[in-house]
Amino acid sequence: MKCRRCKDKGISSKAIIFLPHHNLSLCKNCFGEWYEYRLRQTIKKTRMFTPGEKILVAVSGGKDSLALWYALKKLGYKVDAVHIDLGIKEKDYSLISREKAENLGKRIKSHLHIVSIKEHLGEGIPELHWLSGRSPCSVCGLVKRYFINLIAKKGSYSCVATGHNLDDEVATLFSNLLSWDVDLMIRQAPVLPEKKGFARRVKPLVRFTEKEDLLYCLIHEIDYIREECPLARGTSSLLYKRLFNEVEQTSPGSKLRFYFNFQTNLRPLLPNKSTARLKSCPSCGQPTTSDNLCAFCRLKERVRSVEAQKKQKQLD
Ligand code: Q46
Ligand code: ZN
Repeated sequence: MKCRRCKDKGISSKAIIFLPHHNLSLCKNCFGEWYEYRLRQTIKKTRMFTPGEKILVAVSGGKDSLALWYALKKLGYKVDAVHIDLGIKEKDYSLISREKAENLGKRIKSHLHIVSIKEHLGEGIPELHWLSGRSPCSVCGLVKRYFINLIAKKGSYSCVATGHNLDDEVATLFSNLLSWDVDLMIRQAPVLPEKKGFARRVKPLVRFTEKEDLLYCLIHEIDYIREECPLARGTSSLLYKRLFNEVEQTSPGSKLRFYFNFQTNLRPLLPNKSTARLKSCPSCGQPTTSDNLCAFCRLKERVRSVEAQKKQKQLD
């Protein structure tokens, strides 16, 4: 298979990938250029941010967020990153993830903020899951949102960019559709504008599949953590991704149509019932819909009281 872009320029080169949903075969160089062009276009068209704005990329150590950080830096955006060390010991998941993020930061000379959950809360995500009674991903999401927002505010970043790709967004949309969760569907957009106390949130990789992010990492020798998060085992999003991969195989372009037709045809018609007013948490000052402590401070209180009970038992 030959690269179609090179062929158009009268050059013959071997393609390394065929993208059925774009009916496009590309060589290594052309794929990198195509990815970066498409990324820049997505940012521009959806008005995610301008080249002068200060962007904070949330990096997990996985392929998507590292590809995003690398590509934005290469394209000349003003970009720093933040990594939340989740304290997941199984398979050294957090240790390896952190290393991958730190290594890329050094390589591309971009500043990386590191926040260790254990240092702040005394426990990692697996323990917080047991202590809070929330699912691992729910408590993880709460803690990540809290710290990422805090760093964005402190560092005066105008927006937070995450590495959610098309496969992630399609799986989430499908899950929200299965339960007809209109409130969550309304909030599912490539750009979520700034709200009192919350930085703007953007997803510049929404037009790329996992496979495309992976290939971008491979051709730029970006080293990322290969392991899936051990706490993701059995989550329904993995099942939905497998399902949509099958649909995509028989009908290329389905993922793009499913997500972007929702954005243009249905999302604007959904009633925005969210009347919840944001207040400031009396303890940490972060925005919350609660009249009392925010969910993060409540979690902190819970950890403190369980620790105190443990100590008391030891003394008794
Ligand atoms: S890291 Fe956290 Fe993910 Fe692991 S615990 Fe769930 S949310 S799966 S992006
Ligand atoms: Zn609080």
